Amino acid sequence: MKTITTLLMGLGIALCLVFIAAPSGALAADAITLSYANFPPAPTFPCVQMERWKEEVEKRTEGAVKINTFPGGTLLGAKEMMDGVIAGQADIGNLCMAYQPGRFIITNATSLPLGIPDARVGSLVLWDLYQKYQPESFAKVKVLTMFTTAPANIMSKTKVASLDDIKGLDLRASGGAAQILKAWGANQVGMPMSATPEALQKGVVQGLFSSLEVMKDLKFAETCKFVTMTDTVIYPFAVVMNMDVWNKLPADVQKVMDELALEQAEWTGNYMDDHVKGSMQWSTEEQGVEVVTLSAEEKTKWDALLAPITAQWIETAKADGFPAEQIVADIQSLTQKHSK
Ligand code: DTR
Repeated sequence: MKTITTLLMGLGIALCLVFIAAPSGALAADAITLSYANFPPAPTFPCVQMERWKEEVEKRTEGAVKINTFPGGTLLGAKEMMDGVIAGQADIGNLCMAYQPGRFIITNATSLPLGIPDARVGSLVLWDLYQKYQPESFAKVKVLTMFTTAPANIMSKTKVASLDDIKGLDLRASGGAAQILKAWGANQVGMPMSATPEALQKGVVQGLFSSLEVMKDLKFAETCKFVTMTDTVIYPFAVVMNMDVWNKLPADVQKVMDELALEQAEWTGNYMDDHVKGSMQWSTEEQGVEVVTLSAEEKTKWDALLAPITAQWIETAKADGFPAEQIVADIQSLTQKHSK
């Protein structure tokens, strides 16, 4: 009996010591498991950035947080991402704002033809814009980071070198980019990127308008043998977390995620810019893709058709009560600032 009492006492003291020695906060507690939903296939850039974020969070929280990732729309699809996260179907979700036009007015203004030169600059501009305006459209979620694509170009099965070539051509795009295709006279077909490989294969569309990393990641170079360089608009993305889940996270975990937000935006921008180069090298060298540069005369005509788009957006957004001119001016000055 005495031995058992001594043993139990010893065990009690040992447990107390473990408790006292353990650091406070979640970094020492049981693992917190979070689900992260994404809509496109795993090799695409939104999923690559998701895996990088997961790795960094798991590392920086010393294993206290575990993230289970769900690429390819296995947990939530492209258009249900925001509402699915708000409803708690996933703890975290990655969304392309262009897929819900009219919902993210302020941040979607980055997809106006305002000359954002690349994904790094785009991502930094978007993050600053979000910080400044704290838009109502994100009030129900915690925003973990934002980033953009590189500027969009035309990938097509037939050669597009003039406005005559693009007239009536069935091309896929979403959101702000869709208006641009319309302005050039294409027959714009809206759908998320995740639906595009099948649409191209079945001949529903003859090409698409997007950033060029998909030529390799989604093997579009196998069907689209022409790329027309327009370098027009970027697409903005956001990574959001369910607000209750966020509020329940220990402060030290929240700090890790907050500190990662801007870094992740820039990392993703840089990854995208590098990856576009690699994708186009593969497309031209191994897939025989032809890159079409518009003649100066033709380019002037294409640009002129885009000129009214921003003015129209300002008018509509202003009527809806947004400080539209200021938003556009901010995007332009932030672009200058981050391009240096
Ligand atoms: N350009 C947008 C967004 C986008 C660009 N690359 C990818 C890859 C996977 C998903 C979305 C995107 C678009 O065309 O949908």
